[in-house]
Amino acid sequence: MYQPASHASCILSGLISPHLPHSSYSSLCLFLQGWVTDMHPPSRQDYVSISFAGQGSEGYNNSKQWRRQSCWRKWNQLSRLQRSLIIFVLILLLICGIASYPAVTEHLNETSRLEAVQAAFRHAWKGYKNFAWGHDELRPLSKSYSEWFGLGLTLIDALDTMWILGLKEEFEEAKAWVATELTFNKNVDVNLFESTIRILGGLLSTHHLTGDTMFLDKAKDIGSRLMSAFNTPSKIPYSDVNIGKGTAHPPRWTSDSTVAEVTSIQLEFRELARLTQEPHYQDAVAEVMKQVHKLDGKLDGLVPMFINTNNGQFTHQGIYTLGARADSYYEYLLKQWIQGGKKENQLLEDYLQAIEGVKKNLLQKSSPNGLTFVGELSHGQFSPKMDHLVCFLPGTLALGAHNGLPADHMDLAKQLMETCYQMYVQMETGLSPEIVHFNMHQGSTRDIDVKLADRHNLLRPETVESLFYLYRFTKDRKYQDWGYEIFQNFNKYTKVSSGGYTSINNVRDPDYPSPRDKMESFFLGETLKYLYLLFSDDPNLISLDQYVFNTEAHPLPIWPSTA
Ligand code: DMJ
Repeated sequence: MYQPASHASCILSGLISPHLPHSSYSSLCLFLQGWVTDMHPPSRQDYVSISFAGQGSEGYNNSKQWRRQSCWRKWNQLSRLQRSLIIFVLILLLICGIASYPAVTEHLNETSRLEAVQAAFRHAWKGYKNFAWGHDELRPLSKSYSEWFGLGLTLIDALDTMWILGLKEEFEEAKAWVATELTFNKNVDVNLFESTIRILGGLLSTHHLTGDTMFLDKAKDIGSRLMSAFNTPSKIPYSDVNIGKGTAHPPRWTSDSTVAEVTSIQLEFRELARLTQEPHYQDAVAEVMKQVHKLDGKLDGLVPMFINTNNGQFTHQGIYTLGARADSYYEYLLKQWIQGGKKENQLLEDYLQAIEGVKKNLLQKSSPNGLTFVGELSHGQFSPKMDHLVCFLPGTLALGAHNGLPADHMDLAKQLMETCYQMYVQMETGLSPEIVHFNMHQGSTRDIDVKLADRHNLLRPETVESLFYLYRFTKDRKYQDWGYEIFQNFNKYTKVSSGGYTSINNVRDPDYPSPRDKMESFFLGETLKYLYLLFSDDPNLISLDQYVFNTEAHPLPIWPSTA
């Protein structure tokens, strides 16, 4: 009995890898079946079998040897044309298989990394839920919590992360807490900047992602309570607000506010104004930008770290850094410009001038390996000190270049990204310290030094944040791989078995990194979110052409053009 199609399936099942997509294999068999039947119309008694690799094929005899011999016999019964065609098709399939292999492995890679971040989030959430539910921060070692504002900070900061990671169950229980337990009618002092970026930003972004107006109502509530901070002689806001009493004040020891703080609340209040159609929110924060724009005391667009709430002037002048107390001023110049549809030229001019100021005054190379870094300037004296906080800069520069700013911003972003990565790899735990010092002297043997007091790691996001931007814009997989290394080291050195992750005191001691017993809310709000987005190959998962992230990683929409 002649069984042409079963010849083909017999040969194919032996030769085609079981990894070949089932559909390709089936199509081939059907093709062969069709082709062979055309050439040899089946007689009534002809028996045509199509069998698929990996599936139980009952038409076959169990004996392997018999099968081999029978295959060979049947192969020899085919005409030369039939054999050539089968070989041709097999070669074609092999080429397709080889060509699709990287895509298949990359997809598997992507899935497993995304799942690993979800698992990390669940582990962190388990600790928070069991020991700190409704409180500000988890203390994972003592299985307790710490209170800062008493507003469930971690829970609110993590809302949109759960949504983006697809953790629906966790999101729903957190949402129920916000709806029923969260109240801002409390006699507590909160920091204007921290509560704006974490709470107002978190609620606004969750409202946008879910469409749920409950989050918008809560955002309006906290936003309106924070407005008393702007009742100052200069209109430069105070640092602290009592949200229950509606009063505000500077810290006890000074009437100054921090420059980064008063200039990094704009994205959130501008968005609140747009949603509520109440312009006073936007007016208050725009006034701050207007004043800072005009102030004396800048160096090539670089700002000092403090500003006085009475007279509106910079204080403690002469110190310039892209780290603590100034960092997000630069970030929000660019991001406000993007949020508003790239029309507010003053913001753009200030940003471009500042980046030139960085290049001129703060950029240096280390020895022996020539890592590009951003140092600090103190009364004309350069210090090769760089905070981990500065690692937001590669991402911001890349975002600017993506939005049409000079291409050399992207070159600088790539160089600084390498440096931030080196701040991790060169440590014994593979985790960056809070602050590093770069060597600049000829003959140095290592590029990076860490002072004893700077060896801690707070689970900060800036480097993985920048890796996310760099990967989105370049598609260079090395950025994903760097992020995965960092993620694995967080798991290795900061994971607490009973639930949660902890800040550590010493990134240089892999045997005893000395846990600090605190999980910062930004680990869930930012670090894990950026890692997830970094490992995702979907550019539409929070598209950077539709959203702008606030400085706490809460995505807010880029305003639709009204022109
Ligand atoms: C976060 O609160 C924000 O990213 C802020 O801009 C800087 N500090 C922490 C994270 O390091």
